[in-house]
Amino acid sequence: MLYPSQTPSRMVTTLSGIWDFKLDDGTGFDEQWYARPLEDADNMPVPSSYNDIKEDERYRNHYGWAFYQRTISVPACARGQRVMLRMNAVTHHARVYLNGELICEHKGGFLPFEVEIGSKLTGGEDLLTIAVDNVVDFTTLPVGGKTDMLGGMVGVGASGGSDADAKPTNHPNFDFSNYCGITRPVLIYTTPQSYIADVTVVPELTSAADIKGGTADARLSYQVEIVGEGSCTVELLDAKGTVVARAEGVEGELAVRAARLWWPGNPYLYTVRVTFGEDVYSLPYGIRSVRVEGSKFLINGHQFYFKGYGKHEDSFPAGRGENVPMYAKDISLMKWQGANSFRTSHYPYSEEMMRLCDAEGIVVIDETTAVGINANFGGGANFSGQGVSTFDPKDGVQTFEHHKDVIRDLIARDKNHACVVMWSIANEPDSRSEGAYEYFKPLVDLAHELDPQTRPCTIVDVQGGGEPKDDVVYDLADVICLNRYYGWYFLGNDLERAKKAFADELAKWGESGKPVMMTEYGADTVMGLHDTGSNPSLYTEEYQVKYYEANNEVLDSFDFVCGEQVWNFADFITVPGLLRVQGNKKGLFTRDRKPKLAAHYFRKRWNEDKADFLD
Ligand code: BDP
Repeated sequence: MLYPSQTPSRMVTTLSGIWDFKLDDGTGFDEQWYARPLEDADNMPVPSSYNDIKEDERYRNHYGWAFYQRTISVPACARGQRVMLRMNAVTHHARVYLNGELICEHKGGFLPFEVEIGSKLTGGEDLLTIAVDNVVDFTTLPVGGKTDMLGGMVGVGASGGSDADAKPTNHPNFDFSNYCGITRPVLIYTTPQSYIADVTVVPELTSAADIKGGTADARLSYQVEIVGEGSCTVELLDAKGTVVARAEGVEGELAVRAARLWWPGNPYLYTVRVTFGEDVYSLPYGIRSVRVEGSKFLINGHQFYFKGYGKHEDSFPAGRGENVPMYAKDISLMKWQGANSFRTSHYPYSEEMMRLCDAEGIVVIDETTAVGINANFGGGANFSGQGVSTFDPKDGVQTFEHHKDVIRDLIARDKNHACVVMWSIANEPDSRSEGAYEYFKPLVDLAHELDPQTRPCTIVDVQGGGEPKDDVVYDLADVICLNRYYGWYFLGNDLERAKKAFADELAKWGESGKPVMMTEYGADTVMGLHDTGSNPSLYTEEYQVKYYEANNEVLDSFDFVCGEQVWNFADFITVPGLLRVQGNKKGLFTRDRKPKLAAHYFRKRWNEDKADFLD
């Protein structure tokens, strides 16, 4: 799916601003709130999560549907054009109405969807209503349970009190706030009636990449999907706007001698300009290669080392609402710290962030919304600990078909990004249980088949004890990605034993012959808590530093380790819990992006001790 760019043939209008808003009290659909102006509506910014915008507790903890509404009109100059309404993300489930008519419905809160509206516009003011549902359950990604998640882990359970008194509530089977609403912009854009529907470009380096000069010969294979009749031209422009290659037809090749490559930290973007009849579309495009060879992760044929983080889209007061200045700030902090990468834990991030990563040379592991596919977390997804197996065909998660849709839509959206070097199919699924292999094998195959660049795939592994061989899906992964908490949840406060246990486990993963990387390790740390001594107390800034020193000593002793991504870049809001002090405090930065001691520790390590490339 193409990013909606303004081009000489396409007009893009954003509907960002204040919309009318009303939480559903259970009567919204029966009374057809979508068919007329909302009565007693609130004001609500779009894009934003609605949860933290107002002080009334109903917003933060709302369960179910909410209605957003505004009028739209399209100027006369757009008549005769194809007019699209594009929702960049609505969390989690949307029904879109125009003048009371349902025009589209979408499941999944983190990927765009669109609908043609030109034929339905009256030429005057039209009433647009978007109803948004925030329920997470066994059929959604992320997954929700029937009672409190993390009863054991986070400490706030549903026990004590009668179920009959309980209001319907979401029980996320994941450790982040279930922020919801229209979280990314809603846009109207036009194209000519005969138009470019999609563009796919696949790079191939035809000579060895010179790491110093940054160049290699390259061949780009392209494919243009068109609707209508006409001829198609594809041009490659360098950063100065000079055409360096040109081809005719909807598929073909562009050859570039001594192409400037896209490197982590040193990106170069060309523009692929497609002209089809009256339509023109421009795609910023970085040329680079990605490959796994033995235990090495290669970018442009050189051995890359991931230095970075798991992140969240989480800021005050927009929640998970698109916050472009924050994205730019985060990348600036990453560069200050010498980092080169992050994972979009635990859902696809905004297209603005992905474009920024292309432009800034930040490497991205692109994750689906598949978090919480694990009935072993507390009592949440597991019906209060009734021992239901995660993949039990009848009582287990019912996410498989939706998971396929998410993979399809994610790859359709992000396939051309140079910054994306790997797909993460899921975070911490129940990978040691019966049915896991049968669930994941077709999904990994699908991702490999759909990705025109056949990038590596991973399934991020939960710390679960046992041997690597007990994990029935690891062999599907091209890179072993581990979330490990030695010295925090496991052997917390005993870093010497933690180191030994971590080293023992890591050595076993090394026998897989695949690259192994940390996608999470961390310790909650409340900024401002300090301690002296060689064994500072948990939650202090000193403990966080000691924790990382100990874990990094182990990582540095194995040459099959291809990277370290800490958990987390910054503190973030979670489901409430006794181990969550106004959220998860494992950030190297606070939620408002102030560095903790460990941020300085990593700044030194990543700038001075760990290079981006190991060869
Ligand atoms: C991991 C999850 C992550 C949590 C983290 C933690 O992948 O979402 O926030 O643990 O406990 O299990 O901090």
